[in-house]
Amino acid sequence: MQFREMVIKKEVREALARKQAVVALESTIISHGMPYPQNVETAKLLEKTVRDNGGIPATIAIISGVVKIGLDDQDLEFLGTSRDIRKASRRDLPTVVALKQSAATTVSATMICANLAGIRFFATGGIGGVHRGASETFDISADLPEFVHTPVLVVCAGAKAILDIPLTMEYLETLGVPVLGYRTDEMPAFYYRSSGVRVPQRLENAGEAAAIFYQAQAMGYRGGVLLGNPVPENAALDRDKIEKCIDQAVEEAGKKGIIGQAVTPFLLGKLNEITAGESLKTNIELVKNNASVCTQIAVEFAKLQG
Ligand code: PSU
Ligand code: MN
Repeated sequence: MQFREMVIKKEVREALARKQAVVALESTIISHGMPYPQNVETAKLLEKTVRDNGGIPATIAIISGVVKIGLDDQDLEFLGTSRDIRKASRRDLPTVVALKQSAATTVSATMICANLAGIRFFATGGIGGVHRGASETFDISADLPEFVHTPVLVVCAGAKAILDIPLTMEYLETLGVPVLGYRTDEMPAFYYRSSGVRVPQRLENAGEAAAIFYQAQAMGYRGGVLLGNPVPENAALDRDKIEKCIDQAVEEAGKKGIIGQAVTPFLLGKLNEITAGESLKTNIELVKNNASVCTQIAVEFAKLQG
């Protein structure tokens, strides 16, 4: 059986054929992670950042049942403004495609689509993880087990601080996911730089990350690699202040009975409100930083393959 419902943008196809650096970008951040118009502006800024670092960007989403690898301005506008875009993670992909729906892809779904297209590198903001209170709610993102199945290197600014970072790291260890810190000894905490939870290995440059991913593939690992890249110092938020805001947002989500896929978008929106836009500014800076580091790794990987 062959998967036909996929359109790869021409420049992406050509870059892949030449084994050049291609970097996937997700769309949940556009449809469900940021308000309009900053969401569309950020999507464009990320594509530019990939280009500035010598790569070709491939933003991924599903438009009317077609997995699009590389979007145009009209797609971005649609994803940024329409209210009926689904949020698709692994479990939702077959449904969305078969029923010809439109959906933004989360980290897990973006990894799957990138892999279908032959893209090995993906920059996001924060990955999903084990939520606070997960022992009661069982809320663990499908992003985590995706790293067992799908050979994509993902650069993130850590697990969002709205999550339980120590439990997220335990879970990744159980799954056997190589987790690396980019110029840090700790898993970054999204809005600020250190979570207090150590990563198994600190890296100093993009070449090391490329070499580790290369070896994982050579050894027949079928899964992915996760690199934590801390938010730039000048964009980081004060830990105590943002933690208070997060507690407030989490409490409100609980009171409102928000569950499932709605939790992360609710918390991000609430934080933006409570911090009067500060959390959004930080979010934009950290994804941009991730796009830049991820492209540098993809460029180094292309040299190894050479
Ligand atoms: N990081 C952000 N904004 C987001 C997300 C991550 O800065 O919107 C999205 C990603 O797409 C991630 C998803 O895969 O949230 C996780 O959702 P959940 O917790 O429902 O698994
Ligand atoms: Mn969840």
